[in-house]
Amino acid sequence: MKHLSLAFVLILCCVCETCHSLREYKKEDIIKLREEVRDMFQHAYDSYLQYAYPYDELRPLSCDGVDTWGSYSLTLIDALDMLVIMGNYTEFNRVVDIVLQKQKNFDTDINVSVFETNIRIVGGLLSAHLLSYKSGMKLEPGWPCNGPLLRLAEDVAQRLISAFDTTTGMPYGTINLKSGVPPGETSVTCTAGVGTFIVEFGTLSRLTGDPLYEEVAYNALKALYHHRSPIGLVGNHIDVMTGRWTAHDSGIGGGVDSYFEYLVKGAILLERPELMSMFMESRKVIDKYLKKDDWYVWATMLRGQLTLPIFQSLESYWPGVLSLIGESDTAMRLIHNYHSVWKQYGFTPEVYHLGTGEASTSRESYPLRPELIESIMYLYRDTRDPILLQMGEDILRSIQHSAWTPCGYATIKDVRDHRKEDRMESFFLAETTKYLYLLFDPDNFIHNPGILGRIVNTPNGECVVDVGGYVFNTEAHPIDPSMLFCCHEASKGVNISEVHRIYEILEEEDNIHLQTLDAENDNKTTAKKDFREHLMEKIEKHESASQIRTESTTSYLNIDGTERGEEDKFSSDIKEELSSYYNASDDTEKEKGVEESNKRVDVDDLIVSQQDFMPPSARQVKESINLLPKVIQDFLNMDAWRSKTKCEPQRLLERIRREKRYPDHPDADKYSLLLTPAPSFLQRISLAGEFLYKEQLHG
Ligand code: DMJ
Repeated sequence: MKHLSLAFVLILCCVCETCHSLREYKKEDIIKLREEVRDMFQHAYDSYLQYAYPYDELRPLSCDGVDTWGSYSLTLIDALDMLVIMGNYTEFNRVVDIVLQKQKNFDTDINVSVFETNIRIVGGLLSAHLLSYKSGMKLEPGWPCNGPLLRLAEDVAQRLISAFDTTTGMPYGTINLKSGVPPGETSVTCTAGVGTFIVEFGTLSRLTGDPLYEEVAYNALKALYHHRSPIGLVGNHIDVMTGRWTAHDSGIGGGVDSYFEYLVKGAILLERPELMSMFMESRKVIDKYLKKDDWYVWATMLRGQLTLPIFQSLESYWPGVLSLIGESDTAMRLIHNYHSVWKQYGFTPEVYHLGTGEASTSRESYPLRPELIESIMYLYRDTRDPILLQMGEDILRSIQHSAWTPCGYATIKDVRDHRKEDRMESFFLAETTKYLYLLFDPDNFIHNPGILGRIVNTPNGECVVDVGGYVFNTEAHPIDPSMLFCCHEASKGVNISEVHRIYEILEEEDNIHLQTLDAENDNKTTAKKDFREHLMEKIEKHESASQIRTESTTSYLNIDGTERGEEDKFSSDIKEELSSYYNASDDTEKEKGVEESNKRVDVDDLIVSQQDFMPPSARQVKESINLLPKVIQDFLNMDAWRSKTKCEPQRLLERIRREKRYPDHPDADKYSLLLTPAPSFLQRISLAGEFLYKEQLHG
């Protein structure tokens, strides 16, 4: 870790040097840069249409196209809203027509990532739908609560919903757009793959009036929060059928990142203070265990012990999130550090070792990612510090210099020698160029600080929209929060108290195993303590040996660049040990003459309890499970569950409401959480929509 301090000193030197050579940016300089970004977008966009459409992505070296994430012309859908942001309405109207002609629905027999399809396709379509009034396009009666792009977004989302039909309510990572969860699909999903839906699904629910989407996404977020470790950290991968963590590495980057981002953005967009509270609590422990000298490292989720002192390019979104909650000072210190890595190589590598101060030799690429420029854009909007313009220009220069090709812009294969790779991810057009453009376009409508607005006629009367405070989803698709008040509001769910009691027993069942091991006044305390210590030691050993899984351009990889291997045998070993210990040591039951077969309890997971309680005996649990409705018994029996054929969204919603698996957060009514020291443009977004009157706009 001592290198960290050295790195910090070096960075300070760099920062000071940058201060001295800081150039002055006049209005015309900034506009010139904006126009350069427009040309950059245009070159990549034209090349995509010319060489790659209708494939998902452009291959900028071969000058052709390839399907990557789903055969749904991904780059075009991801790029739609950028056309509106740059004011290219003619092209927006033209290509929206093409998309609507070609893509009547998403009924295709293809397996897709639930996460990527949501952030890029659902997010892209929703944003295009909400911005379409700007282009002069003919709007359907009932817009923004109605419209073809909204219907298309809902069509995709409906197909993704069956991924959430799991015992925990957390989604599978992959889905077949036609038939649902593919047979034999792994039930292990990364944290971001569970917690990155509330922005898109909340928007869908508020616009369409169907509460399904928001409730399902909210339930998944609560599930993650509920399963956090006793010290409050979350891991990298979780089994969505058992709630057991399968990768215990805790960090803010790959595999986890947008979970935290969506707690903040979901809170702001949907005015849900409890999400902000969940973020604030997570943030406290992140700073306690993972923050070292204005860098963030990786640590074990159970004890917070450092595993890897690395910086990932993906982590650069974090200063942007901090600026959203009014902490731009801290964010500026981080951005200086991250930018120093950019300056060292001309790009940020996927993984950078803080100890050696070098790019990882197996994760050394830069796939045109947006995160650094994203944070720079947010911070410039808040601070107007010209050093951020300089950083933005550095990024623009590097991309122009080393990533440009005659047919687009290419991934940098190795930041050390700037070799190129034949790939241009759709987020280059959706995000990287957008944040660059918005940095250099301070007067863009997206930055409206609430001084202008429009009145649109909706089925519910006149509604004030476009008053600023746009919330970007994690793929940089802006959502106008005021529009969410123009349609129906999602209902809040029902409480069926009779069934509730039974579900409390289920909750306890989740907790029983480690609780039993922890029980203080047990006469076998010492033996249990020994066993517990043995177990903890084993888990810790495993954790320090285990590797962090992180996002690559195609999937999730181990930190050394190797593909994700077979499901870990470790967890089943632990499960086995716990099972035999638990079943072998229940002498009291034996004395009472309880049948051996009746007493056996399987240890299904390693969920650690969040509160104290007296665990029920093995027999009680068994009996209480038999009392449960058949549908819940099915949940506890994986095979029966897996043989279920089709997910019924309505049933799923009713089940989530009935089960109430995860307790409601007590801060749900603390609206003040949404008003705390965020920058002014955000402070007022909680006043948008229903609270804003015409007089305020004119007065
Ligand atoms: C994008 O798809 C999104 O920003 C996501 O949250 C993280 N990965 C890429 C960009 O790096």
